[in-house]
Amino acid sequence: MRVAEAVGQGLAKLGADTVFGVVGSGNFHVTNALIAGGARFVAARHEGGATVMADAWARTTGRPGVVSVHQGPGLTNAMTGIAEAAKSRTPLLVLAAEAPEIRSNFHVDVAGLAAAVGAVGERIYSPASALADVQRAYTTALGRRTVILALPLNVQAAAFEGDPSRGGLGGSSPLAYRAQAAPRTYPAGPAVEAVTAIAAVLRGADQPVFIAGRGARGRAGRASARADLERLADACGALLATSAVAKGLFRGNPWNLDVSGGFASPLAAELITGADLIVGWGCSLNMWTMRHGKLVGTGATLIQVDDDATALGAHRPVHLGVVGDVAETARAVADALLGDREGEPRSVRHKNGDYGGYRSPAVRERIAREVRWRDVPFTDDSDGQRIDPRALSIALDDLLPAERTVAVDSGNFMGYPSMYLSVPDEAGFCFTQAFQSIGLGLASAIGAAVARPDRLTIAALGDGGALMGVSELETVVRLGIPMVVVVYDDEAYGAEVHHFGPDGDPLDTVRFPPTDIAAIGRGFGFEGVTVRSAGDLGPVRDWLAGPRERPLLIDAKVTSSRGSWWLEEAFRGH
Ligand SMILES: Cc1ncc(C[n+]2csc(CCOP(=O)(O)OP(=O)(O)O)c2C)c(N)n1
Ligand SMILES: [Mg+2]
Repeated sequence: MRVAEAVGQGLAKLGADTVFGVVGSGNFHVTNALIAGGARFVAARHEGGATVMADAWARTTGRPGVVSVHQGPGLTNAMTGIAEAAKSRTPLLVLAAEAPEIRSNFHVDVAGLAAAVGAVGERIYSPASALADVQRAYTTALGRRTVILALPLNVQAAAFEGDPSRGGLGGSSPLAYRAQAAPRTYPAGPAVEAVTAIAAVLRGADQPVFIAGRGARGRAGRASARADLERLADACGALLATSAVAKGLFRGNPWNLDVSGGFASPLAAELITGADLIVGWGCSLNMWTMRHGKLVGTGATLIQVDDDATALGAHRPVHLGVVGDVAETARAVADALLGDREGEPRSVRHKNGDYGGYRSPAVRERIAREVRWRDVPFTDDSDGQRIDPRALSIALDDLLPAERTVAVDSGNFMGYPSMYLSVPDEAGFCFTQAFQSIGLGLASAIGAAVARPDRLTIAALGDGGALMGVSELETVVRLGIPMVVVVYDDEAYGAEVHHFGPDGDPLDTVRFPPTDIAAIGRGFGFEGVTVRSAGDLGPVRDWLAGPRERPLLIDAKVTSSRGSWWLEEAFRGH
């Protein structure tokens, strides 16, 4: 047996059961060994797509994603997806074949590439160390890191003496081998002083708001922190919100404000700005989530809880930063509050069966009536030739089944699906925006769809991002995924048009002639529909009612007379 085969089989034993990639000579044997070891291999058409698929699969399942790429250009093609994953703390293992010969056409500095985008560079060093090297890389990925594991061609080709099922540390049984790769123990509960300190601040707060981020989502076999956060919020009368990457976490809770930040509805923004205490739970409270600080009211107290000490205060100063796992910390603080015999926390005053503070019947009623974007009145710009993207999104929200996954690309359009399409829970929203790259949306939808075949996946793309990532349309068809791809087609890099248009700059570089994207979809094997008005949505209805034998691509010719309001916020961050 060659080392390549031992690596593939060893990884399959570690739990790599779904692998994305593009196969070339350098990763042929390792990929086949993974398949022989029981893994499902999903072939993408571009390594960027493969990597984003693995990232989205990892976000949706909470388990480490694995991607396999050829040496040199296979890895450089994957770099944008790797940067997105690294910035998002996605547990991801990139198996990167490596040409060690410095004069090889395929040679690149793998460790340098990893370091450049914040990933961890790892390597298999020798036949003797190969399995231990694999195990170390996989375990590092489990700790929410993106790891590039270089697989030098000469080491891969060398003979492997041993039994790959016996693991990397020698002599251990296959079972022990798997156990060694189990997720690291999460940080122990927060310090007692920290719990007391949070409880004291919560007791003194009249209008607290919790904002939960990525760190509150479930991962690696653990449920999300939803139940613990809701229990604590009930105990102190807090309203609940999330950052965009955790959208859906509090779905159905009557005190849920949905997303905080640029996507916040007017009511959500009003209530967050009115908070006297904001607690970020596994949430960086960055410029997006806090609208460059505009959502932090004057005199508001900020608390941040994160299991990563370096995240505390990284984006804005906080009054109290606590290192701790989100669910464990919320549970401990709730225990402290609920066990308080001195009296109930200040904002838990039962008035006619309801809470005081922010949890008044009036606030509850306003949330029910106004917090969803689709309930905010707007003037419909549709003119028969082009449909207002808000009207389109609301119509789709009505038509699409509730059990859905929404994956969104980047661009001016991105707020429409994010704000107007509801999702069943946080796993139903895939938001690969940490690197702000366009062109990732379709691949992220594929990865999420592979992870959750029980849900209908909707890829929401701009025309620019759709054409940049177009090769993966073939992957959707080949995999037989009954996906809906909706392209918000303004025939432009709308973000740039609205960024520079007001200054009178020439816009020829960012405007394009009309493209029949529905026909492109049909060429790949999609059913293709062009939508210019709500009246054109009949085929979408039919497709949803039908057997959904082929995926559906909607080329929605959208109005674009002005930039979207969240984009103005975004430009302040450039
Ligand atoms: C890979 C990459 N290249 C360029 C950009 C700069 N950029 C940001 S938004 C955008 C336009 C995207 O166009 P489209 O997908 O049609 O969405 P729209 O803004 O028109 O809604 C561009 C080019 C980027 N973010 N990422
Ligand atoms: Mg566009």
